[in-house]
Amino acid sequence: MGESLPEPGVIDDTIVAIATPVGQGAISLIRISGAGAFELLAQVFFPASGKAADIDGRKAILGNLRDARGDNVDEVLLTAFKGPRSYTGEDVVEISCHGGILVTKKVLETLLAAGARAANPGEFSQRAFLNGKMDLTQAEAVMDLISAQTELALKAAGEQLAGRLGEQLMDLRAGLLALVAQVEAYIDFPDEDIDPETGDLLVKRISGIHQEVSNLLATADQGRILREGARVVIFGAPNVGKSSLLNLLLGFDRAIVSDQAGTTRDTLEEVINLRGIPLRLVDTAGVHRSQDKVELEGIHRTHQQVENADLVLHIVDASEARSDDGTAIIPEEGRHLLILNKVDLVIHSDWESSKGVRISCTETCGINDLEDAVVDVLAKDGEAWGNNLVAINTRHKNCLKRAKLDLEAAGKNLKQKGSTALPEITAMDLRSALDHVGEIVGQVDAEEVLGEIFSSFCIGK
Ligand SMILES: Nc1nc2c(ncn2[C@@H]2O[C@H](COP(=O)(O)OP(=O)(O)OP(=O)(O)O)[C@@H](O)[C@H]2O)c(=O)[nH]1
Ligand SMILES: [Mg+2]
Repeated sequence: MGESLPEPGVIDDTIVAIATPVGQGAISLIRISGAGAFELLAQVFFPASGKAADIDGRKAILGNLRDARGDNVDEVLLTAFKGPRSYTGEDVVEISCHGGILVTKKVLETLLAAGARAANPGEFSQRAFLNGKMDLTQAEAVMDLISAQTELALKAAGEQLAGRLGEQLMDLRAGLLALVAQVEAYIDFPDEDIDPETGDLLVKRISGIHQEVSNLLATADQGRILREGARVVIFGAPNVGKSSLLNLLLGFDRAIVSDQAGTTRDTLEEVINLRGIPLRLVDTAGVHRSQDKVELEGIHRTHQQVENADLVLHIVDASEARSDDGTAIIPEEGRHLLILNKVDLVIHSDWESSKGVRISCTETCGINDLEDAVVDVLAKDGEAWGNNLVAINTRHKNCLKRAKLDLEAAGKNLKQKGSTALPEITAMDLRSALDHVGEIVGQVDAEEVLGEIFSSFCIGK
């Protein structure tokens, strides 16, 4: 990311980067973007036809890339895209060369020597944004799509890239803008108070927009889970089958399972895909009253994991009596599932009427019910995963939270003061809400906002 962000329309250099991962493969792709891209290529590219290079953005051309001394670097295929009909909106050339590490590096060096500048992470997408090819939520979706680990995460990123979130925000903005215009009309006529009827109508419209903002905010948890995975912690007394459950859900024997209590001493984390939802599944040391120093440290780590969990799977051995063994801390309501394991054995009378999910890790039964229960808790609002795939990220959440506060202030002012409410103050709050919503799609000139977003991208994107 550039320390100084270029203004739209004044980007005049040509950037280059390897767009494929470094490694051996059939093909590597090197991408160039900028006003000088075609001219730069014409210096080093010699078409197989023997004619002079005529790169005009309408064809793919096979030929040789040569360095400044005229030595052959590689046989490559050029695909040119004439701006504005390109990813960045500028003239873009994609060079497919042989996929060796050294040859790819040499192609890059040839282009750098010919005058291109090495692109910063995310600079291609940043240019696409600055040239109006996509809004900021779409640019962010590009990275979400690349890093998606499950089908649902991929689908959500695809929806955002297609502009679904951006459209919702633009509608929100349009509603706010109309509201601001209406309120500001009163500023122009200082002798007129806001009459009660209009006041009521304004309050209603503000609360309508407030509701829309709240609806979007409610997708933040789902967004975080899709992007980072839900933290699901397996918790319980020693020997109840915590590691057995981790192995079962993971599909292979990752953790050591044994009939000795205290087998797992440290936390162990693995990512699984549960019906499209990425889960960071954590196996923990069994909690009980212990004097052993190492075990105490393990138990301390277990408690830390429980504190930060989206969901705690509290597992008990249903063949044993319920005991006060130190596992009695019941985590926050809604983030807690009781699981009765070992139901292949005789169930102890203490658990007979329990509502816990019944499973057996050794007989592999009850796992479907457990998955249902996990999805239910994570979906919280009852909204089925996959139905509503607008899922905001932390940056969007912070902006929307601020917009929500502004809307609350505007509504409160109108409601409390009635006809004596000062339109200037209401308009100011609404304008501030408008700015915060605009910031999400990129209607903002704050350099640091853009810097922060694009620096998390990979090079070549
Ligand atoms: N019968 C029966 N035995 C089980 C079941 N699940 C686990 N076990 C056994 O219970 C014992 C303990 O299993 P683990 O998975 O190591 O238990 P843990 O909770 O991880 O134990 P610690 O790491 O020591 O806290 C092992 O001998 C398992 O084979 C089950 O569903 N039925
Ligand atoms: Mg264990």
